[in-house]
Amino acid sequence: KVELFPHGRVVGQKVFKAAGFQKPFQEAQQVCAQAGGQLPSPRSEAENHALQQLVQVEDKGNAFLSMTFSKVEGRFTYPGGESLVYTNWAPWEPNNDGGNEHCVEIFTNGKWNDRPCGDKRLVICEF
Ligand code: GN1
Ligand code: CA
Repeated sequence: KVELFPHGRVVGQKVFKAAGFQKPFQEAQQVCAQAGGQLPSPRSEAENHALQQLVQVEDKGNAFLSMTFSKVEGRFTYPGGESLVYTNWAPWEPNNDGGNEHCVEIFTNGKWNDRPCGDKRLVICEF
């Protein structure tokens, strides 16, 4: 587990690892897929807290989560299309500010904000 310090966290069966750089959402997805993982889908408070810690430790801004707004379904979904089983939205979020906030970032306080997918955010992958 030495390689998990300081950029990784283990929660149950999941490993989260920070890439250490920022990318727009689509490139961030590709980075994680290339590494055999995917963007993080926190499904519990414990998983969300581990991601929060990585965002704090990395000190490179907020990080993207995997989930995106499906216009067809009118809600946020995981990459597989399922509805969210856990959320930690900041107050008043998601607000789809400007009408194109179809991606999600996690703040250093662990709260979530919907955000344009073209913005660059810290890349963390889930394995
Ligand atoms: C930001 O910049 P502003 O206030 O219009 C953010 C939104 C948040 C909002 C929270 C592109 O919008 O996602 O919901 O703050 N949008 C951008 O107040 O930064
Ligand atoms: Ca927002």
